[in-house]
Amino acid sequence: MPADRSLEWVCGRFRMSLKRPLVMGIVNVTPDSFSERHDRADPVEAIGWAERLVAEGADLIDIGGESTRPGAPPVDASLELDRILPVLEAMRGRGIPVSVDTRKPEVMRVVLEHGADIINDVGGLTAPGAVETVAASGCGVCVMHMQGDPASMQNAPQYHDVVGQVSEFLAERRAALEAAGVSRARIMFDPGIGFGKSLNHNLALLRALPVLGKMGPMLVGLSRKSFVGRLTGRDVGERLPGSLAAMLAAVQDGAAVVRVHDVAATRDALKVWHALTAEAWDGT
Ligand code: HH2
Repeated sequence: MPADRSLEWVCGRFRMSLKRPLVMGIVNVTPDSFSERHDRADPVEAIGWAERLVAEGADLIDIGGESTRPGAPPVDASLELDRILPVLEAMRGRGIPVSVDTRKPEVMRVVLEHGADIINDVGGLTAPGAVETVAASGCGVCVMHMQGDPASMQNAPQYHDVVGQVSEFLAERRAALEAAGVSRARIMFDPGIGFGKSLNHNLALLRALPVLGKMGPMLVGLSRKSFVGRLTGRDVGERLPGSLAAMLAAVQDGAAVVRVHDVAATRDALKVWHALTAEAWDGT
């Protein structure tokens, strides 16, 4: 079923039309992200990478200062901010929304003061104070589902009904955000591909996107993830074709935003998809 593409995502200074799928470019300012073959904890390098993603046509960028790969060690708030703030400052004036990927309310508060437009929380804004912090600003929010935490989430993920449980969690988070005064137009939902999920859990969630999307617009992050590696037998640097196939299936099933490392390739794939499904997108 097609998503409701008449919606807008209200985020900080921006109202993002969802009439076509949006491409969120990933800017990891971390030495240990699962997807990077080299250390990008240096903000100068990260700014260069962010500029490249904007030039390639990213609709928004997502800056992260703490890896959430399975087994990743936690990073303290001050180090996370040292990594994020220079990139946020440099990219704020580029005319596209800047999202910050963090689970820590103290990091959220500071980046919002520095002009972040979106808080993307892989913990679903469950940390004490997270909901209040985003409610006190006009930012957009992305609420993701994760089972467990990055240190242990892939040990033995268990669900009796993965689609039902993820839906329930997202609906409960939407209720908590709305009760705190965050309007529905500010909220994006994410099933959290690879976050405490087996291959079959990920596939079930992706197949259920038309159902999950009834709750609100969905962001999907599957770029280079291990489920693509499991299906193709490819290492992380060779997962672009598999990632593009999954991305196109997700937008066909209504994904409103795709979070990707490879912006230029994603935009090319979406242009071809658009030419074949013109009724879903006016080509802008
Ligand atoms: N995936 C990652 C990080 N943040 N946020 C959302 N909303 N959805 C996702 O699927 C998602 C996310 C993991 O990818 P990446 O940022 O490349 O890796 P790392 O966390 O190791 O830096």
